[in-house]
Amino acid sequence: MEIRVHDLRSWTHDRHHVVDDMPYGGGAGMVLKPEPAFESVEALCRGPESRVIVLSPQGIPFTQEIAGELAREAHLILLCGRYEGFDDRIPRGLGALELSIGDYVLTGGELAALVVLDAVVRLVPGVLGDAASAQTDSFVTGLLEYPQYTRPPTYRGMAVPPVLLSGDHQAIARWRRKEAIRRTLERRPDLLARAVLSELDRELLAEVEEEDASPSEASMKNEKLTTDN
Ligand code: JFE
Repeated sequence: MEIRVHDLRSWTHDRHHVVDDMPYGGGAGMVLKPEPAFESVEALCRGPESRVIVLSPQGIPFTQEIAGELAREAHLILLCGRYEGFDDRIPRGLGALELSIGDYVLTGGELAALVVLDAVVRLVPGVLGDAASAQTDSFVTGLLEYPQYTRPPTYRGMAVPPVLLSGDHQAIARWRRKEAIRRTLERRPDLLARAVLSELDRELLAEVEEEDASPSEASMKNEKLTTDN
């Protein structure tokens, strides 16, 4: 794996290395000019094996599935902007895949590019240990992970669920599946709605829905942030 970083200003022709300009039609802030973006990508492009990606809040949502596709590509070029964004001819004219890493606004594309890079690199065979990609499978499967514990068995009054110490592998597997379903229901009902559930999963979901969780003081405080609009 080879990763290179380039300065967009090295593809300017003026003495002040200007990469931005005022938006046509007026409005606040500046926009990234087409020329340095096109010239940089053309300089770095190796032909059809290069995939151009533009990071932007207007992109399609970056997902684990897209990470998996990008991990199979030979060469990625990630273009990071600043200011209020790009002249729209940049992503269009470059035939770029426009990606958003989430519904919040960063000051530029650099951190978004690092997020994409990190998620993709860990899927490239041989780059990291492949415990990493095995771990990813559960996300692809569509449920959140079950809660994990390690020693000590009790910490500050919080006990590890006794079933995990029981040695009953069947009971442990059932508990883990149920807790994965519980978490997904509580935190990501959108994922649960799309998940493929077995007969047993439906049974576990019904059990979870029966068990009314009494919210802790901490979760009450966090609740106003977690209710969707
Ligand atoms: C840039 C900015 C107001 C952009 C383009 C370049 N998921 C995600 N959040 N934020 C970004 C990606 C991102 C990516 C690249 C970027 C933000 N900005 C700032 C500010 C409107 C914008 O629209 C500049």
